[in-house]
Amino acid sequence: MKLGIWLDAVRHERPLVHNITNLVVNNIAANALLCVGASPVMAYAHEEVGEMAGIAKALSLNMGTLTPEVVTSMRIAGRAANAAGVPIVFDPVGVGATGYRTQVATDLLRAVDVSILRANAGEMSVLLGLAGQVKGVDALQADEALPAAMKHYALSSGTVVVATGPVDLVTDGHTTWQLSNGHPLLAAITGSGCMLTALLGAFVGVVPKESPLSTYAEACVAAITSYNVAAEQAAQKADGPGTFQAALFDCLYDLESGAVDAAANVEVAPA
Ligand code: ATP
Ligand code: TZP
Ligand code: MG
Ligand code: MG
Repeated sequence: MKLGIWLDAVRHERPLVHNITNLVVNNIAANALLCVGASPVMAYAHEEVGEMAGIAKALSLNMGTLTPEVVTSMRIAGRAANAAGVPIVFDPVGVGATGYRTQVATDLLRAVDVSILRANAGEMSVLLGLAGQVKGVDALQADEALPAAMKHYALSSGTVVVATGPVDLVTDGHTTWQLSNGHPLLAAITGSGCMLTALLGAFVGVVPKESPLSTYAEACVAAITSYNVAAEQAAQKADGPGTFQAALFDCLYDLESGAVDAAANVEVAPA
């Protein structure tokens, strides 16, 4: 699978990505999008989110710091995106940590047609009804049945399902990919998953409309691998988490599509 062409497409098309994300990561998610060549916008007001989602190339929804107002913003934006055929990425941050988060995630997935569901492996296990564990927003434990449950969910809902961690899993229900790029320093900074959720918006934002789910899955594999290869490069330059975060932006900005393909560690999982 050629992945670098997706990064080139993002740089060429500069997709507008509408983010409804959390108070912790608004700035770094916007910067990550700018670094790969996308156009970020953060918009929350009920009065404008429908209009903004309708003109965006992708809508990225993130549950990190929920309030009832933000939940309503997500619903309005989600419905408008669905009506306009704009793909939605959903990150159920902290699902399972509180009853409220679990309720909001479940309700949103019923109310809105999500194209990409991304969570850490603990959150994904909880969301899919398995024995996962989360501590606040951090993954503690995934269930060994997670790959099968992700496949089942992908097939039944027509969603690309992405569970991240030291090894990332991406499935469209037919094929599951195991991605092994990245660096442990990603787990030492806040928002590394949330930045990825924003970047998934940029990459699915350049998928031609009416494409099959497998094309969206390919764009997700490219987004994750691009990000994780940039993280590997950043770790070489960094002295610790602080310099790593700055180097991650620099490396995303300088990332070459050829370097993504050369460093990609992507395997199709056995059926
Ligand atoms: P958590 O809060 O549990 O860290 P998260 O939502 O931040 O969850 P992660 O699962 O940490 O999300 O994934 C964020 C990014 O970091 C992904 O690109 C993933 O591949 C990468 N990553 C996380 N941990 C590692 C690791 N130990 N080695 C390599 N890459 C990692
Ligand atoms: N608290 C609420 S949202 C958030 C924290 C610490 C950021 C979570 O970021 P990530 O990418 O899921 O680690
Ligand atoms: Mg994290
Ligand atoms: Mg997260």
